[in-house]
Amino acid sequence: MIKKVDHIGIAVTSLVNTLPFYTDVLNLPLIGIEEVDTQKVRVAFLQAGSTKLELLEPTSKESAIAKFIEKRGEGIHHVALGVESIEDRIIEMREKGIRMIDEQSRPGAGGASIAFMHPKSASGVLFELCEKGMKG
Ligand code: CMX
Repeated sequence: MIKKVDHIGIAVTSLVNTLPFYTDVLNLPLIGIEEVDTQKVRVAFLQAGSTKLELLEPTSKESAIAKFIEKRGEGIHHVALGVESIEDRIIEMREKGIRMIDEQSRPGAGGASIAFMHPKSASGVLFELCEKGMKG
């Protein structure tokens, strides 16, 4: 079912302040920066070998990322698992008793279709199912 770890999401207060660490210190190639209005975030994707890092900056106090940073501070926010046939995978998760935040997939960054599982169903980890993310 799971093809790979598509990306790891990291919550940051400021992309401008944070990006130089990733591009200049870690020398990771910047794939692109994009605003996802529906999630109230601005995201930067970096290539990290065969997977990617997604830096998430909130664009509103109502953003899930703003609430996360307020409660826990900056840091790792979610793990995105690359899948095929995401609607079938969502049905499969529900049949296995997993509480889905998204009962149907919705558009995410990079033209992907995404759906989150509730962290209460996954030992405290926020997992995202992700189909056809940015650059595969
Ligand atoms: N990882 C693990 N646990 C998390 C979490 C995270 N990222 N965010 C919240 N939680 C936990 C909280 O600690 C809390 O646990 P306790 O009840 O034990 O304290 C529980 O989940 C509920 O959290 P909350 O803060 O009370 O409720 P929220 O209203 O903040 O909702 C969540 C949390 C996960 C349902 C919500 O953040 C959500 O729907 N996330 C999915 C969407 C999202 O994260 N979008 C961001 C952009 C993603 C993208 O475009 O890539």
